[in-house]
Amino acid sequence: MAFRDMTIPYTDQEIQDLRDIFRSLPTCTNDTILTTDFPALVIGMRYERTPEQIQAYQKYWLERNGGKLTLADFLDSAQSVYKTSLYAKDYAVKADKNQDGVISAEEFSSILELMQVHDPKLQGRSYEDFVKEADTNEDGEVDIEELTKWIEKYSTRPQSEQ
Ligand SMILES: [Ca+2]
Ligand SMILES: [Ca+2]
Repeated sequence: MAFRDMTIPYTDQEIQDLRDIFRSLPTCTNDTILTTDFPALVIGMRYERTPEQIQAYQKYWLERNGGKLTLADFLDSAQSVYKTSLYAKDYAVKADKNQDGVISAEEFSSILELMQVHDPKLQGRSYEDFVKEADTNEDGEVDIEELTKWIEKYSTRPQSEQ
């Protein structure tokens, strides 16, 4: 099965297919799966990702949603992959776990893990480095907008396009 060009939005038919794949997964109950089924979804998305990248996404969902992923969240994410800015915003909003609008050192450490998958150069980056780089209005904090821009900068396109 050929990989898909992820810079193009999914069509209605493809979304319907993804919904069917999701609902056919072994752990699917009430349109919710356990993240153990997540790798099968990435294959269903025809998203060219390395096993390490899939593992990092799986860990991302595991930590954020207690090991569960709903169909609605999955489809939202799948549909936002094509547009880096949407994708970045999506992750930035979710990275702010306590929803105070600001990214703390602790919140940064989990987003960093995922971002390293996109850009290994980020390895070893400290929270202080991150604030220095991302805090464009220089108020000493990184807000959602600033994080979104920062993610956009480091996100990569599908590997086949590099
Ligand atoms: Ca926060
Ligand atoms: Ca700021």
